Amino acid sequence: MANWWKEAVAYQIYPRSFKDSNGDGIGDLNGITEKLDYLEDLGIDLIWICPMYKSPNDDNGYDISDYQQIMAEFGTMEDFDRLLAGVHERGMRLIIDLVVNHTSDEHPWFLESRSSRDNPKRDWYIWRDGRNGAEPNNWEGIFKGSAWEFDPLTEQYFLHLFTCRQPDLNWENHDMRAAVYDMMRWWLDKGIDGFRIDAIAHMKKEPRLADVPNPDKLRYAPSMKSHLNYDGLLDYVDDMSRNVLKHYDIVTVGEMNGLFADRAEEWVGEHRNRLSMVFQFEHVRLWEPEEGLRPEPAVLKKIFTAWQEALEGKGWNALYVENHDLTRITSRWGDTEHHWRESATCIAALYFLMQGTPFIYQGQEIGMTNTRFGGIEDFDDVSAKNMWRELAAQGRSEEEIIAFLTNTGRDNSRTPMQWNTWPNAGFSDGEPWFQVNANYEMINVATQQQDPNSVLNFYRALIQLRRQERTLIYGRYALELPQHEQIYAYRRELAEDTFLVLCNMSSKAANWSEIELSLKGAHCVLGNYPQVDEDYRLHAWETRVYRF
Ligand code: TEU
Ligand code: CA
Repeated sequence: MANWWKEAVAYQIYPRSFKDSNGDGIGDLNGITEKLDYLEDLGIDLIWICPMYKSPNDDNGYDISDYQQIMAEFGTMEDFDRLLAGVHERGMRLIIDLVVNHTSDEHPWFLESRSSRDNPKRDWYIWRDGRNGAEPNNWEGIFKGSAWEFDPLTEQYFLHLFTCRQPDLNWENHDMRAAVYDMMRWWLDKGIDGFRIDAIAHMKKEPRLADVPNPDKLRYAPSMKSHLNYDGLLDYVDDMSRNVLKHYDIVTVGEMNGLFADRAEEWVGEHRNRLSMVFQFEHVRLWEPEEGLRPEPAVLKKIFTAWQEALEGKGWNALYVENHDLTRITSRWGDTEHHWRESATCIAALYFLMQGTPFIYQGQEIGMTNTRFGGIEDFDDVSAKNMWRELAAQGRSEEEIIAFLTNTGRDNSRTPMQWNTWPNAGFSDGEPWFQVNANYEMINVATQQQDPNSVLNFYRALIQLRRQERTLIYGRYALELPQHEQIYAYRRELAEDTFLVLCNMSSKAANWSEIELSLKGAHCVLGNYPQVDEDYRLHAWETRVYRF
């Protein structure tokens, strides 16, 4: 079934790091509005902005203290309305982050909830008695340490899967749900075009909150089993859909760690009235703690193909390789040392032309890379700091910890957007809240706009191509050269029309034979090398798109 959001190309903005409009060093809503022409010109149809709500910023806005106010550092509600109007005037759409697994500990709901054991909102969060003077169970939080925090006022513990300043909402409580639904309707009635639903995978908790198995006798044990895609979670989604989502023509994308292709249809099946798409995690966490490493093409083929096939004719994929929680893709999968431009563009073609709605994370379109950290003072992310503490306690050296966080840390993708060669990469006239990547004079928007062979212009070409060709939007995906160790190849087919996408995912040349995959009757419509030298041979990180 055709849908506007299936035809869209989406762009994710991390407001703090996108564009500072008033010189205080912090990106803001007016900064985004300033750059709408840039996004329109790039060919973007749909913008997702990360949380811009009132927040004490314990987790950069993912700890919300008022869902209906704008963070002062980012501007005002009038600025938001202007941004939304600017997006709509350009024929684009805007979705916002719905963070309702938890709130900030400064949210009035939590202030009430913690005020006494018999407060009417007590049950809006998850409170339990301690056990022998310690936490109610042995769960470790996602950001390390216990998932529980003691509150001396009422002498009980509250659950927090993320930081101790992000108490989890209790989705079993229907009054709480109703309040969340009111808030969602308020935004939808304002005219936003949908939500990216944060940490939706964690909303349902194992009802008994029992200890998790702990064979290694850790103080706190990994607790995902008890709250990641836990049985019954879809009942919450159905309730949210029935009460809010299905009454609007919107797009929804659930952040769904813990979902695998075999059950994807239950979440995004066309007739299920649940979510439009999910961000699955299989290809980005392949699977901790080596998540910073480059995967073999065989692994990627298996994962992507499973998702493509599972949803063919039944549902729709969200396609992405970067976001604000991940390292930069060219650093992670590519070769920034010898083939920065080629690997950035090759990876772009690889994921972008599959069946689904492609998302581009700010800076990905210019091939931004991971940054360099000297010491703990260079990190901002609360999860990196917690991880530092944890690894130090395990006796790991400072060098080892820095190496680990350099390969995995979320701060890599949160350095300011690199606009031009001016001081601070043109991000801000003031002192940026977070250090700009030292390579900005080489990697930036202005320079790449002048260069027809830039990563930016390759993204632009990809977007144009997808926009013109229905086959690249709705066509069926089929894997080619399944056994090839370097080349990822796939076809897209709609009726008589066929495209072939070839990506050499390695820093060495790669060959294949005409018998394995023939190019007869094909012509190259896009590539990342100046010309096609030899038909059955790809240079390092070469990509070509053929049409038959
Ligand atoms: O991330 C949540 C998130 O990444 C988990 O869903 C995931 O299962 C976990 O990290 C696996 O290790 C979102 C936001 O994207 C992130 O920036 C926030 O810090 C987090 O929620 C808390 O709101
Ligand atoms: Ca600012």
